Amino acid sequence: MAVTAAPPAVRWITKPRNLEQEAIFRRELGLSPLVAILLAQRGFTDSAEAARFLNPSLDDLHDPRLLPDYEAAKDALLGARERKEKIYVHGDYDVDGVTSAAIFTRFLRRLGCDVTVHVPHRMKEGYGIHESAILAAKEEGASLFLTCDCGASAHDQIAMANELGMRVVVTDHHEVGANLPNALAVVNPHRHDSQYPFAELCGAGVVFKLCQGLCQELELNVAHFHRAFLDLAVLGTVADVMPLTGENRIITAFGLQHLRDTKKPGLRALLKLIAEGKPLERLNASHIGFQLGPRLNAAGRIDDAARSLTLLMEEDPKGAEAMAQELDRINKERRQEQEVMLQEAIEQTMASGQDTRNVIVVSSENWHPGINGIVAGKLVEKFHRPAFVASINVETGEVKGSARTIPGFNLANAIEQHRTLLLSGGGHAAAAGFAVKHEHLEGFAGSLHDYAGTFLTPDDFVPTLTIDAEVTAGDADLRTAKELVKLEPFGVANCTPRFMVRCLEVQRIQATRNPEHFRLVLGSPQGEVRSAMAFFMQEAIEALSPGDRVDMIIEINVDDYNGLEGVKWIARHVRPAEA
Ligand SMILES: [Mn+2]
Repeated sequence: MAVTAAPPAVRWITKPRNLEQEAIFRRELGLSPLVAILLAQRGFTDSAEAARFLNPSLDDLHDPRLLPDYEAAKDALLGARERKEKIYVHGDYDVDGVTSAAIFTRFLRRLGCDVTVHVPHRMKEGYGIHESAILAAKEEGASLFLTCDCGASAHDQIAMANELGMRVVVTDHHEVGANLPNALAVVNPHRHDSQYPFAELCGAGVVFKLCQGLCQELELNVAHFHRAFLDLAVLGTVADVMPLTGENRIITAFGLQHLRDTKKPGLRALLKLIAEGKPLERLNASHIGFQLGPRLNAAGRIDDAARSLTLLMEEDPKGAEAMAQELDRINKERRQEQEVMLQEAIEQTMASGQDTRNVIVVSSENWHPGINGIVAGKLVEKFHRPAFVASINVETGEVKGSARTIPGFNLANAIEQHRTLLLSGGGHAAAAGFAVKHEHLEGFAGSLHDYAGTFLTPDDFVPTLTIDAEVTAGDADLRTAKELVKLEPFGVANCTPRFMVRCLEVQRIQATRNPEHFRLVLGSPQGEVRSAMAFFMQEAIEALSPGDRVDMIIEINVDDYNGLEGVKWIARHVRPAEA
């Protein structure tokens, strides 16, 4: 039986305005009031910088030579090319890891290098570099072991590669410890001594920049290089949930265009599949986040990431189509498995009363480790508490899990606090992985609850929705919708703008073909009539009746249905009108 919990109340928070800064932007950049409000809120304090944000240019990409150890990496790569030595590229099993590996492999082969490429198998090798990969590289006769999206903390593995007589170049974007691994070069913008102006590149971004540098070095056509590789760089950047600001914004803005027009048969096949036969007019970051990314990730989660890499490397359109279909099938399987796991996780949470504890810890022998992270994220959405979801391995007596969290609870700190209880663990503030002996799992859960109790307050368990500005229905029109396009691409750290409109009268509630989606017809106090789509808000919409007055949080889009341009609202939240 399906178990449902009442959705938690949501607090609406309107971001503060900066009237002075807005006035400067309006005056100096000739911006409309709404765009000026949004730029001021997004932290811009300088007109020149705001103008660069509104008009991303490839000329504003940073000098790759500023990357730490750029020179040493360049010398190692070009040296291997000159000496015709084999280069072993080692990536990772997620989208960033396979796109990084694909950029290196495609680019270095174009330069005439002899390249073998490997991405790890999640179940057999686990995260990062496994000994078996180093032995395989040696076996293949590689002289240069080149990592991407991993290696920053692989001290032992890199020492082993050195002992076997290979040279090692690490490229990565994960946090580094006090000591760097003993490689010829460690190209990582997170190094404490990094002079690089932007630290938030993903693994594929670092590889893209390093190759861009080689391109300049060899006096190759850099514009051509951009066209050929931004499609892969944008996939890694968006799928790895990087902030879409600074250099990532440039990579994303241009990468989305190049991805839509990509010539790579594998990507063409994937795009065709998600467009369901229709041509894709526009491609935005959410296409990567919700459609392309999950398909490229699915193989790494429950099968072998090498399948995704093969698709990215494929040159034959027929073969690419079959591979894309196969990834789609694996993704469907992943989704089905996830549905079952989620239902069980919700039942376990409720049955054990953890829906009111500080931290949720659930586990099962039947759960797939590659899907725990997604399920943890869904539990956080549902219960608004930190969630640890784990798979029990009965043979080893070990439990491996993933955690996701709410803003007030930092997972990296929580893992650090419990080092002695854990077999291993690590990650970021918002996402982490851990392993613990089965007999210690209950103690871990109890300790997490107590630990969280020392600083979390009831307020931390109330989800919030952030509103960029309050507008009238009159303001939220087609012209505004068109202006907001200037701020795209939206994603992490540059979110889709959300607005509050007060006191709308519900005139009609229309069902759609999908029972989870509704169309609302709304009237404003000034007499405008607008329609809004409400996706996955069944419960809230079914509680409404015509004649009700509501406040609503909306997104404002351009709708060009059948060539007729209009404004389209997307409802994000609704509550009875205040006053
Ligand atoms: Mn990454």
